[in-house]
Amino acid sequence: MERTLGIIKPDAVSKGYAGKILAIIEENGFNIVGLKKIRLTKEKAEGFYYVHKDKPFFNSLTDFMSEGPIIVMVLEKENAIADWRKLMGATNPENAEEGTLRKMFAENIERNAVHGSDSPESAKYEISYFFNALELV
Ligand code: RTP
Ligand code: MG
Repeated sequence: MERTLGIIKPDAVSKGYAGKILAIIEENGFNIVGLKKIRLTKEKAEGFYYVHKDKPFFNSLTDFMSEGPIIVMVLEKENAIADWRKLMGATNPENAEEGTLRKMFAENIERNAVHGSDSPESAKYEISYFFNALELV
């Protein structure tokens, strides 16, 4: 079993898509082992996305991620990291395949509805960024 960190981003939460996204997550065989709704500060968003600190979109991305509530969750299944990224679809929804969450719910390349860890190392960092062991069942 593998775990990954998923986020329902502020665009999707504010538009009321969280319930639909959670249902799709369960239908696709993920066990939601941790979940909470929080609001990031700008600083907390910058810490989360520090790997992108030198990218041109860093300031805009961290403004977006702190503009309203998000839902952070730990998803567990075999091959969770790759399978969750597959279910999310391409970063830019214009390139996302039919049936993916970004195809269904994203607005554009930045306001793209969901996040997922991209490696075992980033999953470990990102899960511990939001959850302690007692919060995971
Ligand atoms: P994520 O980390 O959120 O799961 O998304 P990802 O791996 O598909 O994409 P990544 O390259 O890690 O970028 C992180 C987030 O930054 C925003 N972004 N904006 N304006 C742009 O060109 C641009 N590129 C990326 C998106 O919100 C992306 O998910
Ligand atoms: Mg990424």
